[in-house]
Amino acid sequence: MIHGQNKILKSNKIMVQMNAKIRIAVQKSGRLYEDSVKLLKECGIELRNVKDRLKTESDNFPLEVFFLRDDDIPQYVEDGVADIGIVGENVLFEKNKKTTVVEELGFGKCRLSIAVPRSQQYDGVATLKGKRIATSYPFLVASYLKQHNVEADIHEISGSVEIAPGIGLADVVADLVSSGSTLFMNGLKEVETILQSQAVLIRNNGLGQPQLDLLDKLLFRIRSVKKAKRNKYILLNAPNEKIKEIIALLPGMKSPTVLPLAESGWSSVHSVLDEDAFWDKIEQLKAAGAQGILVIPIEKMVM
Ligand code: PRT
Ligand code: ZN
Repeated sequence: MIHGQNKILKSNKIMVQMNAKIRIAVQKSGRLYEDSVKLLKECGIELRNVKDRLKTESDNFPLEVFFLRDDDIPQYVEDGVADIGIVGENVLFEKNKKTTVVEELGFGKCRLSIAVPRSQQYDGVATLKGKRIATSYPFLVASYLKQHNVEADIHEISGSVEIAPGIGLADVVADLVSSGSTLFMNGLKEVETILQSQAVLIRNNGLGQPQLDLLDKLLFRIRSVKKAKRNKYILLNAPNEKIKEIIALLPGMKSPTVLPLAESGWSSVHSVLDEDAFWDKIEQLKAAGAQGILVIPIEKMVM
């Protein structure tokens, strides 16, 4: 009898694990939406009817997607309403919720900066003393001021922060900047950087084992996609006597593939190049005698 019950319990557990899902919160619309959905797609996760939905599921990965305002994502993940989420570090650190960052995603890059009217003299953080600072990031700005022992007045406003000095609402702003053109068009200059930010994948701190396993699977895919983006596949031809020198320039994954060409005395070399050193390497390869260099994007890199 007991033996039988155990069997049932065991098979129930397997059923639960088989049906386990992971729930991810992503921005409903806005600057992170497209890159977030694109990342899932590049991970081979197909989503049903993404547009204008609050929730959707994948048919080929046990993933449920909740579309939310980015400001709400840290709270939902802390509470476990969603297991994981994609959010900007700016929002994550401002909300100061208890979650864990599992991966930097490399998109949504911006910085939270302090900017003052262009005509205003600025001689370091002490200049901010007693100033009225308009921002949507009161927590981060207050922490920054405290760290620099400066007392100032923080005015929290939810949007169009950049116009605050122009309409006399504040002396200074602390806002997100990417190209800098918004500040420029509003007669402001960037004087301090409070935070460099990008989108990150966060997780709830108390995930169960089935969700941790699914997160591992997802992370493996995300890392393969990221790695592929940083690398290029390269093919080149070279006379055989130059091959040794050329190979020495190529790191490759293990060692480069060398294939003989139809023309005798020549070979084709295939390898993988890191984006960082890319142009330097190409020049060195040409100088070493490489010809007909082809560079091809890589879709996934599974290591
Ligand atoms: O509706 P919801 O609350 O979800 O969206 P939201 O309006 O609060 O956020 P959204 O979609 O504007 O931005 C989402 C996230 O994108 C931010 O939290 C950042 O993590 C990231 N991100 C990256 C940016 C920028 N770049 C950015 N440039 N968020 C906002 N901006 C704004 C900035 O506030 C300023 O108004 O763009 C303007 C400055 O841009 P430049 O290029 O002129 O410097
Ligand atoms: Zn928001």
